[in-house]
Amino acid sequence: TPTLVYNYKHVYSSYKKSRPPQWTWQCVNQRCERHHIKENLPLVSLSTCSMLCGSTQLWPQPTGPVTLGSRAVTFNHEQLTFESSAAGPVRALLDQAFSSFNDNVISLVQYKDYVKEKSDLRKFLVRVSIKQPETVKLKLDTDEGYSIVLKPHDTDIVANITAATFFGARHGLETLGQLIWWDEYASGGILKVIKGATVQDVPVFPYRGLMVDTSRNFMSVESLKRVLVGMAASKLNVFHWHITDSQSFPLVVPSVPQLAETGSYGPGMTYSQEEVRALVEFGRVRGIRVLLEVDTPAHAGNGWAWGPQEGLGDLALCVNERPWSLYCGEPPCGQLNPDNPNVYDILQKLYDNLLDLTDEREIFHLGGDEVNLECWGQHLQKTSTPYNYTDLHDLWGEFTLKALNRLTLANGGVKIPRVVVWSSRLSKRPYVTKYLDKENVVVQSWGASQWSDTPDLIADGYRVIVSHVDAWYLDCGFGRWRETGEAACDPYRPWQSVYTHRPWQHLRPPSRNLVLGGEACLWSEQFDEGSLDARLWPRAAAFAERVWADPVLVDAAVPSLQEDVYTRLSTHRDRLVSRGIGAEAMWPEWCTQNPG
Ligand code: CP6
Repeated sequence: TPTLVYNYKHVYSSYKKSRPPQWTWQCVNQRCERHHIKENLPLVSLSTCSMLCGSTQLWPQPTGPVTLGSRAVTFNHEQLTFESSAAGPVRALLDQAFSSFNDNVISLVQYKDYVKEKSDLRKFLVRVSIKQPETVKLKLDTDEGYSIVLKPHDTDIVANITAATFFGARHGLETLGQLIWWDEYASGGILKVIKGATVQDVPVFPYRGLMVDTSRNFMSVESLKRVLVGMAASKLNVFHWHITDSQSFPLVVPSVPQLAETGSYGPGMTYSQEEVRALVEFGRVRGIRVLLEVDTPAHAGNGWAWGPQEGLGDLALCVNERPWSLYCGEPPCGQLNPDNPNVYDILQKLYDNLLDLTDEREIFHLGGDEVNLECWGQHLQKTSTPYNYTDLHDLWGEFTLKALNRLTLANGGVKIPRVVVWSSRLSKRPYVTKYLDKENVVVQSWGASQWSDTPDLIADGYRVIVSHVDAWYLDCGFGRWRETGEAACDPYRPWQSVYTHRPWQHLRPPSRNLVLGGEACLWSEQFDEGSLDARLWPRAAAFAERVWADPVLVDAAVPSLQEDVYTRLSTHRDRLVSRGIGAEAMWPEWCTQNPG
């Protein structure tokens, strides 16, 4: 009998461990049938049966051809060996990717003494070759493709991963990890790997994002690391960190310490420079870049109210103004003062720090959503400045141009090639073409699909990132809470709605090429790290397959999902759980035990 739970740090589903087998599975017509062990059939675990019977358990689905053997070999993690001729900076990244691959394999292990068990192998060799070792930063045009050839060789298994870049190779390691599983029935438990496989894979979209808001409720760095772990497992590649908003400003900026001093929820509820840098590094080795968004000019209140005491005037207006519904989308209100030149100086210092923290110089998120012109209009009437705007959208456009200029100055005079702004009235006709340069500005379009501005933006030649509220907002959308202010999470989008949203399906190149990809968003008004994992997973993984592989849907009006989507996603959900993520269950365990 198995003794110890090896992977005890993962509390989730530990009840499953060290259970004596009661069921065995048999592959019949590409389907695993459950039988009681009293029927005296060979002991086959469900994991082994489903891996070797019919469809693959890969998530997201590869876009190129896949062939899989129908047999497995046993091994233990101490037999894993890594090899690569890559040297220099890419080698350091690769070594960390090997190490996290190794950790992921170990996280499958459930019994501590399993290594004493027999292995069919002498060695499990993972060999990686990277054609462009000079690529160590992820860009929109980075080749993330890879191929795997896994085959037996004497008493070894050799998995060859070939990729143009480190980022492709890392995805290859992720897929290879999905061809390995824990067989709880093999005499005390053992790892298995498929005996023979080939995979070719490349993502459909270059921008596969996930946004998390840490302003409405603070979340620990530890919990954000779990977000990156889940993203890496699902091949998502941009972590958009909506780090501040009008409720709180948790980011410590050394050149403007007042922001977090007056804006954070309290001591210990801040992100230090070291913590942010560590998280950026944690992402980099997982193929993920981090975008830090300090939302302005709206969604800025707490943290910006110290101007008058320090002789800098009002930096933010309408802070906590009531009734809030006149001056902002949700309380507390707050919007930067476009009239105060000190605002732009501070923005430049801030941008300088954000660029330095992430070393991300291709894409920058400027925020820019939900600007309230009532707030600015009332202020302008009170000041001595002549009120010379017939249309306050022009004031908003000029604010944006000034902010963009400060961003360029913070970047040493070099323009950031892709600056993302949230869609808003400024990104609608006629303002959009007046203020936003389509070569430079990318619009993150969040309007509900019915009234979305995405088609107009594409027609006008803008690049877009799709985040439609009715499908890819994983929190609570335009339902009861947004209309009445009540704390109700309504509506909730099930993973099926997330998965079947395919807004680009009628677009053809070249306009289709303007879609850089999509981003799932988690606003934090109604959750904190206690429910972060469950709110994100497995729905963010469903989104990940949409942007990686973009599988064709049978009928777009009433999409019916192939059965393999359920079983593959459920297997992936279990994978996330094994890595310490508290992902939600998709269905009763009975459905897993009785596939089909
Ligand atoms: N915060 C910020 C928000 C939202 C946006 N920006 C938001 C708006 C409507 C819904 C959900 C979230 N909470 N800064 C819009 C991009 Cl339904």
